[in-house]
Amino acid sequence: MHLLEMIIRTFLFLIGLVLKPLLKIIFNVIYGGSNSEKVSKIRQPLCLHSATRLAKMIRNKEVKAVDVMQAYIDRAKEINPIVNAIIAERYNEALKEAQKVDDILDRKEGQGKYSAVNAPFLGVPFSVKEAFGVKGMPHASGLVIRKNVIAEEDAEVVKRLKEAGAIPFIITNVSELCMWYESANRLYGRTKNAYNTGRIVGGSSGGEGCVISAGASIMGIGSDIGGSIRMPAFFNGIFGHRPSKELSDSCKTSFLKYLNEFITGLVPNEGQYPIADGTDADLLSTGPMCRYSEDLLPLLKVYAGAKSSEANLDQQVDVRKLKFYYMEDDGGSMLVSNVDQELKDAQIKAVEYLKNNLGVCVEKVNIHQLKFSVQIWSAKMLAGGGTSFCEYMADKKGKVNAFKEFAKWIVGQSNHTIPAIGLGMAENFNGMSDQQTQMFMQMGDKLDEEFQSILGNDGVFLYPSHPKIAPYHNEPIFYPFNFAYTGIFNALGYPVTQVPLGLSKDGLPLGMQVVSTMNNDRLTIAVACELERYKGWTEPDSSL
Ligand SMILES: *[C@@H]1O[C@H](CO)[C@@H](O)[C@H](O)[C@H]1NC(C)=O
Ligand SMILES: CC(=O)N[C@H]1CO[C@H](CO)[C@@H](O)[C@@H]1O
Repeated sequence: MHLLEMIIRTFLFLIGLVLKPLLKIIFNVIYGGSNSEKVSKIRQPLCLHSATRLAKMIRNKEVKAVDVMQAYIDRAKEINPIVNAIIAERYNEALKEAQKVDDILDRKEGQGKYSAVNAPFLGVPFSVKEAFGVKGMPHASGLVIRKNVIAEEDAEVVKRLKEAGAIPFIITNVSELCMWYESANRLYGRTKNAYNTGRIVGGSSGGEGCVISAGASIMGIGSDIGGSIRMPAFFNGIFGHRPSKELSDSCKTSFLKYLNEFITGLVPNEGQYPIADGTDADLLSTGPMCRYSEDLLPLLKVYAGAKSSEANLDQQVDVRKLKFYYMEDDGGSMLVSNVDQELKDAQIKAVEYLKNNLGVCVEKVNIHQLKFSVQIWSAKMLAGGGTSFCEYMADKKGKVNAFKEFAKWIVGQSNHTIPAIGLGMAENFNGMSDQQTQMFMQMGDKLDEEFQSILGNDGVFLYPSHPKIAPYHNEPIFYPFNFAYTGIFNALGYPVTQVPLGLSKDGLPLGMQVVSTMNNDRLTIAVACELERYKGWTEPDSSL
């Protein structure tokens, strides 16, 4: 260890010794105890089936699509005053569209016409993160100056899900411009965790995580550039999958600026705001969030469309034949919190389950570059231009002066959140020299090689989804780099599924990531399905 590193570590350790317990006390006073509540138990039986099962029941006319929609609307209305996750609804239109599905199925020409292949989600409601366009619905991405922006068309994945028969019914909250892991903004306020309203839902797809966990939506659309699907899926105890995203050459150590349309990926990103358009575009991927693991693969197939075959999504997976590896933490990054002991214990128990039930070997590995996850992610994210965050803050009409905005914020006169202002200010400093950027990019390439040699095309890697169980509101400001546990896999382009693992002793969700190499999405999903047999989503229940 370098002397400098040792000094910094000692310093941080001493600060941590004093500051951390103090912060814990302060946050507990503000957001803990009697100020927090839970949403009530789900009273609508239709809200307790998977999307796949609901679609089958609707197709077979065992239930009416309109009754399913009504159940979800009732539940959404019940929980939203407590969690503030839904920022717009289209209940009347959705009910009419559900009625149309029932009518078609009642008519002779509709009978036998629909199957799990041509309409896998016929009549099933879905929610969408506000960053995605849904025709006629708000599309502000939590930015005050975009408050009147209405989407003129559907984002590509919304289109695909509609073509699969599903019906959008609610739009959910995000962090300002989707660049923070707490979903709060000056336009729609703060979203609260259904398991404990003093806690965050994560971000940026935080509204999605919340409504799905609370039984107010069965499936949704998220996007993930540093963990925006997996962090909220983790904090809310549901499944979330970040699909494979092949890195272009320019994200592998050269610095070419290029256009978004040249970028490949299993699932298209088109139709979201903001859309990454520099090297950061390589890190962004769109994917499914859901409560039941059996919906992951059919959803991913719909989102990926014709590209499903590229990733062999139809190929059967025998989980007993996979190689399993795990790490309990990143090896001790100075910038990231230590992993909570309860999360480590949950991971070890899941490892034991896999060993005992599949008879597989689960080997502990030590991949030392993971310690530099923040730096590797940052190097890849910032290397290649594109629209700056301050330009996005001004809705691309000029540029926000983040320092001026900070001064306004201090006197309560800013339309921006402090994480967005902080990110805007940070953008003005060149955090890394070109040389350092190059060095961490190369380290990323090495990490990729190492993972490929360990995992090959038949291995999965188990890793914490986040170092901390759902923090209190505003607490993430003190831990800005904790997204590194998810972000590192964006920098590698790998597919990852966040898997819920029951609840902590305080009744908050536990979970972990299942990671594989490029286009092996089906492996991480197959392991997620296996782990659900051990522990999956657990209902929030205020009577406990
Ligand atoms: C914030 O937004 C509101 C509504 O768009 C606007 O009237 C107000 O002037 C803005 N405030 C600042 C400080 O920019
Ligand atoms: C707490 C809060 O600000 N809630 C808002 C969420 O968004 C809806 C729709 O814009 C508003 O009506 C709420 O006031």
